[in-house]
Amino acid sequence: MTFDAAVVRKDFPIFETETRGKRLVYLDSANTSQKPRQVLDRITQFYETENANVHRAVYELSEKATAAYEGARAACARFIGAPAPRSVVFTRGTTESINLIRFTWARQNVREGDEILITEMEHHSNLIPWQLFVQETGSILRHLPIDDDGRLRTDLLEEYVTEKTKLVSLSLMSNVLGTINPVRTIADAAHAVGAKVLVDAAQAAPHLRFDVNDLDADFLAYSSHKMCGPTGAGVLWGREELLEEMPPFHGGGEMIREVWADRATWNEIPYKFEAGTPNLAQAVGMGAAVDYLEGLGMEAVREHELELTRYALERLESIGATIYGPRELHDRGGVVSFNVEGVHPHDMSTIVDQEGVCIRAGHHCAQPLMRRLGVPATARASFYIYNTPEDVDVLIEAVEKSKGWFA
Ligand code: C6P
Repeated sequence: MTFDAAVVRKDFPIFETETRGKRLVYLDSANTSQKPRQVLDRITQFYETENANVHRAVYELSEKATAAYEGARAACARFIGAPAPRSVVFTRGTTESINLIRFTWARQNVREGDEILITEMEHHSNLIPWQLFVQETGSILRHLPIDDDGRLRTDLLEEYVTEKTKLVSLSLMSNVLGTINPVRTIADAAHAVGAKVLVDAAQAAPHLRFDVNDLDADFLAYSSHKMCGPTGAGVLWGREELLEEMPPFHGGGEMIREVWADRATWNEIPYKFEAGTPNLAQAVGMGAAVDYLEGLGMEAVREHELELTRYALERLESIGATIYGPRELHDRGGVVSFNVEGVHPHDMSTIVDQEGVCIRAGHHCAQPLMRRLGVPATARASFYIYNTPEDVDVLIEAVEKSKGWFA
């Protein structure tokens, strides 16, 4: 079956609604994606026919709930080529997954004077946890620079990845520049000095087919809500031998094996990291989102987004917009940050909203990157499976209108 965004769009009930009395042109999927009926129905079905707590009871209904929850884990593992479902920990999302590593693996393995390397393009979720960590431990946070095209300076790896480096934590795809980073090259450099690699795949997972083995990652995080799934769910994948050695994150029910008044032993992975009643329906919904995306085919998703991005870049250039990030399509995903002279991105976002167009404006939770680009903010259009060239046309017309306002 060939990919047809107009058909895919019909799976999403939200596109039956209007905004500002206009056809909804949703270009903010990098922020959060819309949800298809297949995912919404799966969540309803869970609550209507399978709802019970998981892993704690032996009655049939609880067994059904557990099967649904663990089925979702298997889907999330398969989606990223994880060798086994037990290496997939359910979290609330990418931010929590990164913080899990901060409070467990990093506390156990990174000491005063050791270095953590991130990059100049990281989202605050992969920056603030490490700022806090180095303040607590006396370790050192370094930032691999980017070049003027928004690509990582891999030519500087020798200088930045040293015997002191214990962790390299970086995004597979930038939420601002769209850059797809050469994670494997960086992982090879990190592993050569014995450092571990944590991949923030929040932006990559919804759009790209990748495999944790090919990336040679040690940990990888992604969020359900950016890939057609519900909020409140996400994944931390880790190499089993690392997860086994790590201390627990939160304490509470389900993460224990045996408990005495003054001490406890821990459950096996991944349950050691899943204290308390998990976000069951959300995890099940995330599994349904994986099934949905796999049904479309991730290669087809990528092809479609390449076409839309090519068209958007062309049209934005034709109206004189400044575009940030690499110009080679194959080095970038469907996230286009831009500015138009004389129009503040916030004003632009407000004006295009009048035409039914949702774009994000601001620093995109990447303030150090904004400083590097020399701008306080950008406008950002981000594309997904339900967007069409017509959406790009409406955006361009609306941006032109905003230019008119300030002329
Ligand atoms: N970026 C954006 O509009 P959470 O919120 O935990 O699901 O994901 C955080 C996160 C981590 N890394 C990257 C690269 C991200 O883009 C995000 C979320 C959204 O760009 C919301 S700020």
